[in-house]
Amino acid sequence: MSNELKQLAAIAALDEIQEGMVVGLGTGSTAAPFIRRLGDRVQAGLRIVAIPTSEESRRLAEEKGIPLTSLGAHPQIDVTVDGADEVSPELELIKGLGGALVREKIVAHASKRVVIVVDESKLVHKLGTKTGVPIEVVPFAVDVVTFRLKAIGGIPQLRQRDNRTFVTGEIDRPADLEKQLKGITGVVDSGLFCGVAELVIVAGAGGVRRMARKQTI
Ligand code: A5P
Repeated sequence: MSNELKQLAAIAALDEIQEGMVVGLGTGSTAAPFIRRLGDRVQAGLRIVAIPTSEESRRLAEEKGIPLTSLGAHPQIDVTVDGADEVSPELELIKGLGGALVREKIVAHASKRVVIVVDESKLVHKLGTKTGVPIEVVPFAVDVVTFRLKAIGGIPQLRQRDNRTFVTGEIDRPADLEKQLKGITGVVDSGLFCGVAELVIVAGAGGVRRMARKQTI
């Protein structure tokens, strides 16, 4: 995404932030401009506290003077703004190519509302189309997890990169796969984020548009 589009998405995401909120700060090159602009608002008088999803986002927030808090002090976050690597029409996500997936998932699941900022290139018809699903595995368990992943089928290949494992291939039922992966002892978590995003802000050549999750009764 061009820097200009990232700025547009960041500006649009600021509409989600209100005085007094506890805000989760995502990780990556789309979340970063949001953090900078949020910092500008804080310097202009907005009172919020924030929980970063990575050390990189923590440093940026500190540089911008955003007051930080912890999940201990605030186990419930009002809104988290984060990026994503792929977004399906149902607002299911692949995240974590930036390497912060476990912390991002903890923060997302502790949030009343999750807002995702992306450019149009991240929209896919089916998750797994462009990227693999990163999964974090306890190092001692890598071989066992590899064996189990192969055994559950439909997952054609694994590869190790930067100490992470990727499961590749198009995914028919992401929510089921997310549960299945989580059920393997040794898997810390996966980059599948299903039923989490409430709003996706998409920046593109035609401007900014919003995709909201359909409410289920
Ligand atoms: C970080 O671990 C990821 O989940 C990012 O949110 C994701 O990779 C998107 O990053 P960009 O906004 O830099 O594309």
